[in-house]
Amino acid sequence: MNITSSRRRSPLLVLGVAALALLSACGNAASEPTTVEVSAVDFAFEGLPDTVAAGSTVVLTNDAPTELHELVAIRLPDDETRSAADIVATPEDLIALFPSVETVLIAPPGEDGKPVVGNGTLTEPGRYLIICAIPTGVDPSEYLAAAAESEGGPPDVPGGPPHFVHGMYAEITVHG
Ligand SMILES: [Cu+2]
Repeated sequence: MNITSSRRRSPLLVLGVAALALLSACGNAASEPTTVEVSAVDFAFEGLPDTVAAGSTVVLTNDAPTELHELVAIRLPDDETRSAADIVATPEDLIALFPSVETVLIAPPGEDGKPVVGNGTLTEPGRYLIICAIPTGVDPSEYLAAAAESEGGPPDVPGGPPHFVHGMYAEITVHG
């Protein structure tokens, strides 16, 4: 009787240990910095997780056919509680956040992105706003040339509204 019952219990015990091991592995994975592969499309970021560990590095690929895209990561102030949608709807608030830009990756259509500010790494824990502010329909090579000359300022190139107006924004939380 005892042998039978211990045989019955044992698979459950094994499962329990396996589940604990899995939980602990997940816990470790979540706290380790990773490489986050993000794909830019017209007009959204794909593959962006809700949370990443501090020190994780974002890499960008542009999977759109013609539009230039960028990924601008802005560390939001700790007391900022509004949603990404609410912040991008208020241009003057968005401009006020520019000094908090942590990294900018820019990618021509069909190509991998290059960092132009920072190196893609999100070091400080907190909430980050992710936007693409490239003017709609801009000529990719014309914009990149103008950006190289403007040394950090917004390049003066004719184009339509910035991509975040079409919904190209997101947010991500970086945890320590
Ligand atoms: Cu874009």
